[in-house]
Amino acid sequence: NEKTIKSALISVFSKDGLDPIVKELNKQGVTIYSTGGTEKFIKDLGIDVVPVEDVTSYPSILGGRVKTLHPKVFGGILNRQNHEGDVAELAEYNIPQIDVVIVDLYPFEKTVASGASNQDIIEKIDIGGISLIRAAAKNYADVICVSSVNDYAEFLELISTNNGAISEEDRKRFAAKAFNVSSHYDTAIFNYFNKNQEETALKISETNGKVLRYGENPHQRGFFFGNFDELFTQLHGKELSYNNLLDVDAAVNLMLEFKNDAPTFAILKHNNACGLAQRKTLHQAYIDALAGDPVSAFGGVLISNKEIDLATAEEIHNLFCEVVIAPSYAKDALEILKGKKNRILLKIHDADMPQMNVRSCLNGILLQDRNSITDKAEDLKTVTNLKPNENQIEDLLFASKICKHTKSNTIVLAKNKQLLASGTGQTSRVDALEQAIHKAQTFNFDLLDAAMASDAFFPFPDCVEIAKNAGISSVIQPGGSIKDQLSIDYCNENDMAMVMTGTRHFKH
Ligand code: 93A
Repeated sequence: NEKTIKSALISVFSKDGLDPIVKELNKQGVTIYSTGGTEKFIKDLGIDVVPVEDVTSYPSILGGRVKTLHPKVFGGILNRQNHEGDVAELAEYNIPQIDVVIVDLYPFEKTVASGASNQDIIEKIDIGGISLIRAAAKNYADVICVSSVNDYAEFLELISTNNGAISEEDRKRFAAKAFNVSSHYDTAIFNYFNKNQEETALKISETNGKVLRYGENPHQRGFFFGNFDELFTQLHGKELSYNNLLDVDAAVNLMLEFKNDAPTFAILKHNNACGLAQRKTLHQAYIDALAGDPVSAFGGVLISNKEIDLATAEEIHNLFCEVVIAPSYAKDALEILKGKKNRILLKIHDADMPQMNVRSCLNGILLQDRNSITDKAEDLKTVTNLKPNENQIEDLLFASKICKHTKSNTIVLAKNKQLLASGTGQTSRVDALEQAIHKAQTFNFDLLDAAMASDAFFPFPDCVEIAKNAGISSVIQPGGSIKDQLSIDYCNENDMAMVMTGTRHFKH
């Protein structure tokens, strides 16, 4: 089944490495058919070449999109030389026999990698060339297909030896390489289109979700999927950013803990409360929340559990803040707050928050039940000789609610229903406590008889020691450390009261 080559169709994007092949084919008297640029290259070598247009009697049309796509070209490649009907049809339609096809495809991947425009990339999807490759490879019984510059040397070797006779085995081997080239090529196109589909999917979801100005930082894209309007009516201000949304989420979840309580006001920064107080009036609650950390409050997110009245609005107006959230606003209060163009004013509806939390993790997502346990007086187990008095119990529960909504490791210090300070997102509990004490002292709080809440147990008695030295007299924590007794003993020796809840409140 050896065949010698009498005719060749050459259509290559890159002309590199082609001349020795063309010269050898010419030496052997092979008729060469070729497309525009390739034809010129061969002609410039001083070698006879037949333009493919002479075969098809058609010019290259549509700016080169249709050059070789013609029955006379594909008939010449796909005919079975031992098939009577095929041979007759070839003669009937004056189709030339083609024995070798040499193609170098349009550089699709290179064009994508170069960052070219979509239109330029689409133009580099080779149609005729890939068809030539597939046709020649399919008909390896009669045709040899050279589909890559990498195979030129081997092909040259084949035609230069054995009087140019090529075995079926070699033709099949080249056909296998050809289908490798075509499948790789189509996969690259598939991947490019798939990438576009991802973007399209994101665009489609604009109807349900929202394209944000950017993500956490300006170089990151950001989207929100959810029904914001179900939870809020935006009364004023600019569009909420990705970070605003995260802070609003933290604020709403925190304030749910105080939903039915006396007037409570909270100020959050980077998802943590930097101020929170509960008072007889909302106005006082705001003033005492702000006192918790007036420095951090700058640019914060504010939330109240009651209608914002004029007196409170007048105070808030002195502060630069991003977002204010409240169940309602008195008319005159709203007018004052609207005095800053960008200030976002949200009226929160009486809607439920989802019962599950979702976040991305590695190459998937993490899903968990929301932390729905709020520590209550009846859950507390006093573990020290000293029992906390009623006021202390109130402050311990108050601190524990804030603690639950603060990034771990955290320690929250509170007194008289006011957040004095917290240590947030620290890598050790001692660091969290020291941060909280330092902060409280910075803003002139007296820690004498303050309550301390910890999101998780104390592995060592170091925290209660540090707390005692700062003046703290009562402690709430889940308990559960094998060394719980060391902390309890220290409290007993130092007139401190400690209660355990049995419920850990990590927030990572
Ligand atoms: O645009 S195409 O898909 N239409 C065709 O009919 C066609 N035939 C060959 N591209 C086509 N080719 C490709 O043209 C080849 O794969 C090769 O990459 C290139 C060679 O063009 P030229 O010889 O004009 O430089």
